[in-house]
Amino acid sequence: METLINKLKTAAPKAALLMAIAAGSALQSCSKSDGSGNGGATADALSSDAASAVYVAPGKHDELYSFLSGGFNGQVSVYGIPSGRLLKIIPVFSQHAENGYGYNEETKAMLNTSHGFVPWDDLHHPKLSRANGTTDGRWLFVNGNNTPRVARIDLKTFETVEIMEIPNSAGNHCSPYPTNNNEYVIAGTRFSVPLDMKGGTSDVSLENYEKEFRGSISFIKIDPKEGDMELDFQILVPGFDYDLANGGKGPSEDWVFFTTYNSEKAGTLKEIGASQNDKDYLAAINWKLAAKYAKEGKLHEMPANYYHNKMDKGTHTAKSTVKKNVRYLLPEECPGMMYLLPAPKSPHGIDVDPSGEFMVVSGKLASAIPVFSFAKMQDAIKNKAFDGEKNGIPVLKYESVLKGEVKEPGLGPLHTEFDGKGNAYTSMFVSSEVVKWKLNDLKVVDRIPVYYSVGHLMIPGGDTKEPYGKYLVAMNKITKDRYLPTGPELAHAAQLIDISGEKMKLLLDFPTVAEPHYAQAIVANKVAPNSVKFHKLDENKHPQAARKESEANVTRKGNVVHAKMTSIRSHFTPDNIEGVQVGDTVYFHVTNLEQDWDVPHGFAVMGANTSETLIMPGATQTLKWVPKKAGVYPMYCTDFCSALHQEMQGYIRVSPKGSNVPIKFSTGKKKQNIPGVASTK
Ligand code: K7E
Ligand code: CUA
Repeated sequence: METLINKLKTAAPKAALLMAIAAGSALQSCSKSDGSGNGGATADALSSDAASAVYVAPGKHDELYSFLSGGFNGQVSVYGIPSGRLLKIIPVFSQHAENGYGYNEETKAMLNTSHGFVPWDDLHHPKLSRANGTTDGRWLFVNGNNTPRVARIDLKTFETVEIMEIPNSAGNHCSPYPTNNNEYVIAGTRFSVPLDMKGGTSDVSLENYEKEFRGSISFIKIDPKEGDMELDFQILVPGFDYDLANGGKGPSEDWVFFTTYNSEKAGTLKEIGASQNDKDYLAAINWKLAAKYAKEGKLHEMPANYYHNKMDKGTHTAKSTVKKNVRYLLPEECPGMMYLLPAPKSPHGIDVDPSGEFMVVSGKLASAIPVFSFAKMQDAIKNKAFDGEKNGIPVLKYESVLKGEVKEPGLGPLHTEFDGKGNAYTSMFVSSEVVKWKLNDLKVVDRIPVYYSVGHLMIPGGDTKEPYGKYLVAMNKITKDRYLPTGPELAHAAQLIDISGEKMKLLLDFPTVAEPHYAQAIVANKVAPNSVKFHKLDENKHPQAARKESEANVTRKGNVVHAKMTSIRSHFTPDNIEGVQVGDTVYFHVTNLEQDWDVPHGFAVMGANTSETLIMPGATQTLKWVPKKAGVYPMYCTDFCSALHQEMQGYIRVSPKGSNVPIKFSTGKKKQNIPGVASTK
């Protein structure tokens, strides 16, 4: 940080520097306020106007859904806008005891990777699926940064239904970018890695970084009807670091753009090593041409090993498939597919305006925001206005592609979004503000402080052809004194800003779950009407489903016991089970017989080395239990489902290994024995 700030001090114009200092001291003084939460600036900003702008009366619905990344909690959280009410947490890469995701037998496989079971990831970028360059409300794609993965959430159920591991990648950060009609979801690696085309161990000396490391950009094909993902091919790119991606629209819709840093190819102390060159690059890739080259046989193939996990619709059970090879293109063999545009030092965000003409590159270390012109880029390509090449990829002349620079925007620009009315909004991490500027003359027209250190900002549809330019959500890294203190750790914060007028207006602070990076939002009526209320029992194809109480049973095969159970307000069938022995593996397959909205039942057993599971109406879920001691064990419903919820409980008797207690199960008076089952042992 020290070196960064020193650099900024020398690079930043005086005005901006003063602003940063002012913002810094404001932060200081605010954090020393009385802690009552009534601190001066806030109270003034939150006029009664603001209160009524975010007031959603009890029983009324929000105007928009917003999907905030959870960052290092590996989840997505869904908030209503403008109220800031938390509607749901969707587990994606992390186990979630609240509903058994990643714990129960049906969802465990979602977290399989070539590194084994990985129950966590760092989730940065949600991106909604698209039709004609605007959000269509069908799916939400998100990236896993650490163990490279892309996941798909189905917005009918708000559940994670698919996770694709990305080979030849390390730090899947510039991801996932959906093209304008979901043809592809594109994902780029942050780290470059040594690639062994023959599928060896890639055990390479770190001293060979410059020679042997490469980046990759993955093209995941999306099934237009079902949304299923398939890794079609990769492009192997120079060994830089790749940071963020965004795609064109309109005239530029065949293109996708990536910011890069470390064009120096430093393998260590990148803080310094990757900041030597005055300019890094914006990589421009014609994805349509890439797809054409791929079809025309320019592809090579190399061995790989990666997992593809998919939830089966009929059984609600995830299955993993292991893929053993990957196809790739080399840019040096595909003329016209890839160009490099010089961009000031270690750029972060790349954002394309709704018209598709302007590419805005937010360079966190740069004192101005360069805006590139797509039309100029096309001319430069036509006129071969090149400044040499890198790894066979032409580098375009900076001046030949530049529309202009936004001067003195503030300090530490990170990300930009658009309101569809000719304005751009850029987050300033260091000077803690959102800056509004005009796309036509690149003049700053307004700025508003945010509390504090904003990362991404988001305008609903602000990365598409059709922004919904009424609100902006700033997602801040630091909260300090904005809420009641909660010990050393504070909730991160989002701030809702009204951008409908000329001046931005702060409307609301709301705390977020873990650290949000990016977010997406969509008008509620594009999603809400499709929301599934319950699963139809007669469409439940789970092999262990009991669709009615008479189908419930307990059977033994060797030392595996399957308990096929049902739950309905307010009992389990069966609720008395005997004949289980120490050393058995017991699978409780619980089918929720309810056919009504919002009536899940939970299921938990004392001592199980997993979480409870929460079964949605009409679904079946399985809890695995290996009892270690003889005794009588309680089981119960974890979700307060009715006035008699507390009565929704039962017992399982566990006898010593080899005991002659037969398998027996019942509910109420009706006892059912399965004589002779013990003999199938
Ligand atoms: Cu800027 Cu990972 Cu999109 Cu965070 S990244 S802020
Ligand atoms: Cu079912 Cu509580």
